[in-house]
Amino acid sequence: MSQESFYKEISEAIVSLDREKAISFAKKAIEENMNLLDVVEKGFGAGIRRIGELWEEGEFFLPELMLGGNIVQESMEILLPFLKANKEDIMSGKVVIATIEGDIHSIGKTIVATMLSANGFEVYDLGADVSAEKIINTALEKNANIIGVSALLTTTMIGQKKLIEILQDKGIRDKFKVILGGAPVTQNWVNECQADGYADNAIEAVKLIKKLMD
Ligand code: B12
Repeated sequence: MSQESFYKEISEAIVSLDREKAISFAKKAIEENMNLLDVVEKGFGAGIRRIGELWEEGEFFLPELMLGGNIVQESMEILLPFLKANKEDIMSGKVVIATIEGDIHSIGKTIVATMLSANGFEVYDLGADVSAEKIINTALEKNANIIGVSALLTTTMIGQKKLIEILQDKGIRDKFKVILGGAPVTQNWVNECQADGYADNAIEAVKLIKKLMD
């Protein structure tokens, strides 16, 4: 089977909410030593995004969206530790990352955190639904170089801007590079927030941080 058709099968298993198949594909990918980041992004990520579209089109309802999210989350728990094992091109630098307050979407943020950690960064992943204050206090405490803030909802994106405003008000904006992420984030939004950049996926996030650390 070609890689592309394997990714397609994974995506189809997610869309059919077939937990067992999804888990067995995750295990197969590890056993066969595949490129796990591609498996995550092109297989599981594609599947969950398709579920989001079907939900938007009214084909799926909230319980299906939630079940799909759980299946992907569970598959990620199997895959991500193996992604970590592939350390190469070690970088130094500390990153505090979280999904902003009011937003419980965690899958994409966790993938980014894992990829950064696999690239040698010291990563503090605070999880989802985290207040700007907590993110900033952790960044200060850990003496972080980078703060990464994820938001998947148009209603919670404003929290990304608020976090930067708090840094400005405290006079500590220059202490950190702040990068944004999540499906609704655009370059315009980055400009409006006066953030230092954004990335559409985990590979771009690693490249962006390496550039900012130079
Ligand atoms: C799965 C999912 C859920 C799951 C989340 C499970 C979990 N543990 O994360 C559940 C079921 C809980 C959920 C709930 C809701 N959801 Co939802 N959800 C999704 C869905 C289908 C996929 C998100 C996902 O995991 N994508 C896969 C990952 C791999 O991609 P990603 O998140 O974009 O992350 C990548 C990049 O963005 C980037 N990135 C992400 N974070 C960061 C951070 C940094 C620093 C950087 C640099 C990069 C980066 O790299 C990642 C890896 O490639 C999206 C649809 C979509 N297209 O996004 C809707 C979606 C985000 N949800 C939506 C909505 C409305 C909701 C609910 C409000 C529904 C409801 N009525 O209750 C609730 C919100 C609850 C809350 N308060 O947060 C809407 C948002 C609409 C909007 N414009 O605001 C979407 C767009 C669906 C839609 N098409 O309408 N959801």
